[in-house]
Amino acid sequence: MLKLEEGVDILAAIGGINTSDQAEALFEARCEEEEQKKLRRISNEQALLKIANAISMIRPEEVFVNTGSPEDRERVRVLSLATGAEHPVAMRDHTVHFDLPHEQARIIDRTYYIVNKGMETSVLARSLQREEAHRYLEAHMRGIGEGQTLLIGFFSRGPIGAKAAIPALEITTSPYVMHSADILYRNAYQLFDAEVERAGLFFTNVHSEGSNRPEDLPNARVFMDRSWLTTYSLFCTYAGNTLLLKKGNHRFAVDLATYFREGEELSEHMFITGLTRRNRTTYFAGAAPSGCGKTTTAMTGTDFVGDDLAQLWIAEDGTLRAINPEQGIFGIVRDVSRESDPFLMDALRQEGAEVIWSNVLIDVHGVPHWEGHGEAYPARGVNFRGEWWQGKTDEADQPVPLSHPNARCTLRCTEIDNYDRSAAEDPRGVEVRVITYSGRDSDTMPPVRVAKSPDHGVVIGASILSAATATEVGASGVRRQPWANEPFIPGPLSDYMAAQFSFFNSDRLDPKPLMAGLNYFLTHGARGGEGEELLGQKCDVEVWLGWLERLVHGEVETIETPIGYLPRYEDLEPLFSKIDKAYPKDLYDRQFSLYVDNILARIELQEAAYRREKAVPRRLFEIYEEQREGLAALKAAFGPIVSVEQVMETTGAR
Ligand code: SPV
Ligand code: MN
Repeated sequence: MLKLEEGVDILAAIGGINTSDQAEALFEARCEEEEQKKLRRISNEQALLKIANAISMIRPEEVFVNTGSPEDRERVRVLSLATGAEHPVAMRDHTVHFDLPHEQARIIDRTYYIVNKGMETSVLARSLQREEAHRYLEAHMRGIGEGQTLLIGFFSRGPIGAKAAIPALEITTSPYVMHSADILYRNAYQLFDAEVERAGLFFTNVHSEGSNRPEDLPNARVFMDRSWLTTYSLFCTYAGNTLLLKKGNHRFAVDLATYFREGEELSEHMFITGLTRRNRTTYFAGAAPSGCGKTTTAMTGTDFVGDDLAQLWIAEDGTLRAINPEQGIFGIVRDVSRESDPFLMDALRQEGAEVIWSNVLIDVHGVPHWEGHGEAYPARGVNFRGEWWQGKTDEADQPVPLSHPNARCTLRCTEIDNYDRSAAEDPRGVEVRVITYSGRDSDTMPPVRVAKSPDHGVVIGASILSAATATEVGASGVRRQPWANEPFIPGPLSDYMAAQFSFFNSDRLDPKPLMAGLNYFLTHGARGGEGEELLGQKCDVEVWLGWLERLVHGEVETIETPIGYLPRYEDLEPLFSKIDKAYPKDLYDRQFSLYVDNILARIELQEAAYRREKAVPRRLFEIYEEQREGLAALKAAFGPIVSVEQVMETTGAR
């Protein structure tokens, strides 16, 4: 069980400010009159103490409070260009930021939870004893911001007033980080006190890149103090390591949902999007590991709400509600093209949006380029490794890519044409009817399957498996990615799983959502053909979501299998025809036949891994057993590859 406010509050210990009077005196000594005035409008004592202690620890030359006013926002942008954190590109209000060549993604090897003695953490995460973290920050973070401006921002993770929204402070020496925060989160300076009062707590994030030299990168750290809801980040700039309003605070939100709001709330690594068909809008929330098509899936919706995070809760009337804690996207640009992501492309290629590009190539005309954009590639330009030309190789004689595979774009959702702004800003959230789980699974699960019960749905989430992506430094191979949230679950996975079972089985939850597994990554090679080429295309996502939408409204039948309900060919074919695509029956057969041995091996792998962990709910093993028995019976009757027609001989359609 997690306890809050346990152990030494490192920020207060290093900063040495313990009373409002001391904080006030520090503001007078260290801040210009204008900034003092802005701080005086905040009355929450705890927030003021956090800010004072951060100033005291970081020792900047100047302090700037970003109230979210147009002038303050402009000042952040100007500072970003003046310090070189960002550079102008050819389009108005577009800039580019480069992270160091070896910091192009989350530095999971230098990311730790600060723990107290006896505190249990996920076996998959790194943790550091409180005293050690304290010593490290004392040695490296005290005085880290000398000569720099420290920026202070007040944000809300979610629409102001929403049940699951949580206010947060962002304190950073990087104008790029503050600029990104201003795009991705709602500036809540005006309402901060009231929001802290309502939510009963707030998160604090403290960051400094120091002088941002490659030689400091081994000393870079991301620390999350679960007890004091405070993050520390130093010697790095990549937003995933520094803008801890995002994944740092998401981790705290997972803790709060798991340990203090069990059965009531969830905090997930999910997109939220709606599909409007025949005058009705159906909302989906879907989990996928980083770099596995979450943004693309979200953009497929006609009523896009969010692409990365979701706070879910059960409303008074029993409906499942969701808000996006963010209001913008920090999206991977690789393979974003006019064909696959038209809405996003419009925002990126037409004047009007404010965009921060990161780690893309800037050509000689100042235009950003990235791999897979579907346009002509320039012959040369500048990217995260400096000067670049076609055919450039690195020290190891390897080709240097035009852009980093984790190159990103940061922009507000309001710039994207299918953004459902009124729904996204509604503090009541949207009503979610479908939950999806997906990963990069090249050879086992069909493109879509629907859980037979909430328990089966929880097991689909628990069983996500995915190939590594470029979103983590040094990641490789295929690994388990429970709920696609595993990198952000601080406590034991078994606690998180128990919370999932209680949430989705809650008597209060009515209607229960459909829970589905999605997989876009089956290859020809795994289905009787040749090679790594995918069986499906990005545009097929619309069909899978479209079919789920029809199923929620009871308009299609399904085929029952041990791993869930599958779609019938005759329901999919017209949906493909709507997107002008032929859907031959033999493609359906390759996608939906059960490759029993693969599935059994998958179950075995998951089971063995979960058996190594303590206190995993028994229900998980029971579901695996039930699935295994069903699959064994099918295999005995039909052999290792079972067609949908063969399954129907045993169970029939429903
Ligand atoms: C992800 O990698 O899942 C992201 C970007 O959404 S970040 O977590 O901020 O690195
Ligand atoms: Mn993410």
